[in-house]
Amino acid sequence: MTELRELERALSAVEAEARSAVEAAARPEELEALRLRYLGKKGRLTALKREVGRLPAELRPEFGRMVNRASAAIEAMLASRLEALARDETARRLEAERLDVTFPGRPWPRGHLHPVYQVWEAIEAIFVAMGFDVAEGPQVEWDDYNFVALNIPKDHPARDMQQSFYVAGEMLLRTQTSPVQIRYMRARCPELPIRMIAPGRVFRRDDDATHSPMFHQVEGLVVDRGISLGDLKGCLDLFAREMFGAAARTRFRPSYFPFTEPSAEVDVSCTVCGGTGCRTCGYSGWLEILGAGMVHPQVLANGGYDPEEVTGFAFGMGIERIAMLRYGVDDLRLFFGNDLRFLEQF
Ligand code: 2U9
Repeated sequence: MTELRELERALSAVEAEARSAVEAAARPEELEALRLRYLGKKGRLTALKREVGRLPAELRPEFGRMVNRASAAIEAMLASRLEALARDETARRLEAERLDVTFPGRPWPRGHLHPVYQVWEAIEAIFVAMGFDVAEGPQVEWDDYNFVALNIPKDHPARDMQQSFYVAGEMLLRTQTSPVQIRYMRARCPELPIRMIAPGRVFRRDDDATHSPMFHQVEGLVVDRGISLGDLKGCLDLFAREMFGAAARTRFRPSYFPFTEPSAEVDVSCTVCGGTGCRTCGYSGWLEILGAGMVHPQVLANGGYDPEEVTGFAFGMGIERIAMLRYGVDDLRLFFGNDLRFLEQF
């Protein structure tokens, strides 16, 4: 009987020791180690179980029950500690990853169109409202389309006005959007009327406060039977009023372009002083914003049309120049400096 009491005490001691070890365990791996230490093949409780041999046969069943109870108790404490650890871990992660769905979002920085493209769209909208189609074309062009078809053959002095970037042999970065009009006419001839604008990037070997090696143009072309200089004036008058306000007036001065005859420089009454004279217009009352003219018969023929049957007018303007007037910017290079302090003002 004393043997049994001794073993019972030993069992209680192991169970108590296991309890404090399990309570102290902080991670599931530690619990697994404790399971081996107490219940494994070489574990403390397993070792005690073998002591059964020391007992007389009639006491063995009772000892068996004691061992099973102790074993179940240790199993239970391991399981409940494991569950507690899992609960703590979940709580910790919930706290760490707490998401407050009522918290206001971080605003995304919102950009806007570059001022040059705002003006591009404004010009486009005015001509689209007048029934013009919008066409674009390649920025790398054939010499033939950029110059020859526009009445500027090789060695023509007009090529000097447009120092160009040649890419290879007969290809260059277009110096004007006019080749788009040639492509457009050739694709549609003999369709009438032609009424289109060609906005886009162009490239010239120029670089100062009013010239950039890359800038943007909008050119326009109208071809039909009976188109006159009066149609050109009416069209550009309306454009000027839409673009610069109802008080804007236009003035045509004779000029020369190889692709138009007659040709004109078109001025708009100064948008700053209204025509009385100020610094912006150099005290002349006028701002030069466009070139225009009646399409040269040879250029109509190059587009596939019979100059005996149809006439046309054309015009061209630099988008940056209009943007400078619209926003009062005095250096064209600011548009291409990518300085947000400048760009955010528009
Ligand atoms: C075809 C026939 C005629 C387009 C034209 C101008 C006059 C003109 C300049 C304005 C400022 C270019 O950006 S700028 O340097 N443009 O003065 N452009 S008439 O005439 C054409 C085009 C295509 C088939």
